[in-house]
Amino acid sequence: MIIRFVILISFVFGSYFFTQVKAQDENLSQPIPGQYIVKFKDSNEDSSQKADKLATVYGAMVQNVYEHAIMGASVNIPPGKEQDVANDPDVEQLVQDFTVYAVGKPSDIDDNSMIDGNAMATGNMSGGTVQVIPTGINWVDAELNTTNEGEGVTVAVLDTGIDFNHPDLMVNKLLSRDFSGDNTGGNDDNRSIGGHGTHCAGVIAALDNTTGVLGVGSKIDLVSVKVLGASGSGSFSGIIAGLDYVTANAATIAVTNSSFGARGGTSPSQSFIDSSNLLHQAYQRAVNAGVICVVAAGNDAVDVTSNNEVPAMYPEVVTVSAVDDRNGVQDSADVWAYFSNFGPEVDIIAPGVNILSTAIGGGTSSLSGTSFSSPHVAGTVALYVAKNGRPASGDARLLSSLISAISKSRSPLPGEPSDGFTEPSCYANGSGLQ
Ligand SMILES: [Ca+2]
Ligand SMILES: [Ca+2]
Ligand SMILES: [Ca+2]
Repeated sequence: MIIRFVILISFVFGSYFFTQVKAQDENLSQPIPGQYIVKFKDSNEDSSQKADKLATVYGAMVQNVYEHAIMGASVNIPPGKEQDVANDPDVEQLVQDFTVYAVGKPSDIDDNSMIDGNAMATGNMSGGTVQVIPTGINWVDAELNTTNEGEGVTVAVLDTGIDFNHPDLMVNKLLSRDFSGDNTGGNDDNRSIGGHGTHCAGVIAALDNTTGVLGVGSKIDLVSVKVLGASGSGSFSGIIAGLDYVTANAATIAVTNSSFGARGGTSPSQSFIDSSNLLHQAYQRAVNAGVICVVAAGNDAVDVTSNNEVPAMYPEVVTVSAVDDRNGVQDSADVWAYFSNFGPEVDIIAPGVNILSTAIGGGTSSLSGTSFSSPHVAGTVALYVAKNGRPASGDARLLSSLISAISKSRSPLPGEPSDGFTEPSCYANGSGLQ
């Protein structure tokens, strides 16, 4: 309840800041007033004891406590007490929290539909007895790989939740959690985008049956780690809470999908850099624990590194850009998706335009964005793990054999920004995945 309040406030203030900085850049991540991430100094005391002290001594409202991704907590601090908290002997660092958005937030979708109408939902198609193979699944040839459906591999979807009752999805509810403050237990409540997390989940693991769609691996174990609220927005502190949970459960969770982002811009504030550094540390802890973190590059058509797009710019994560395919075949008609971010930190590309997948409340819808490229790769990574076992580290810089097993090399696409590195295409039917 407390966190829901904070997110609502951040949304309101976000709109305020939005108007203030609109002329400069309307898509930059914004500070969340009063909300901070605390990193504690190393000691024998656990983070929850230290967080309790901050509440008692300074009146801070503690939201999430971190024991794995970083040692710390997210707190709301009464005005005027910030310096006192920063000077507390337990506190190593106090940083401003910032907003994060689902990569496919409503404003992006409006942009897309204005330009080519590719974000229009196709409406529910449930009730039929025919299963559709979406063009993205066809493009990566997941439908041809009938020997490996990702059985025994757990993928955590860090998003708006997953519709627990969708007939074309099987969600591991026991392991699912909600860190967004919506108190859904991980169930999806994002009706503004038609179930952003549910859509990602369907690309990864929609069931192989006689209805709806087919996912990359129909036997992948789906876990919802809800870090975005009903509106599709969240915070760095909420993402760190999700990663804290993933890191604590790294023995089970092999892969994560992060279809969200925050952009600091070409000259970010020091407080954004400080906050990004803590988020970066949380991803580093997760990959060091053996979790492969797949993330969307983002939809601003910019270089992820020079524009400080996080988490896409972190070298340890597998970053995915979008190809615009319309017919489900890798052919000369494929072009670079005009909205996709790019850059040398991008590792692989996958379809991200008119992606048919599971919708909240049942049925399917069609959405566009790098949000939906990323889960094609997360699902294909799960196929790799099912076949080859887990690598000791999830660090993308150490995963060259994994990346080559899940991809095909390609030529530059029409419209592709030149960044010196032509990332391979995701491919789910290679010999290393059979
Ligand atoms: Ca195919
Ligand atoms: Ca199905
Ligand atoms: Ca094509």
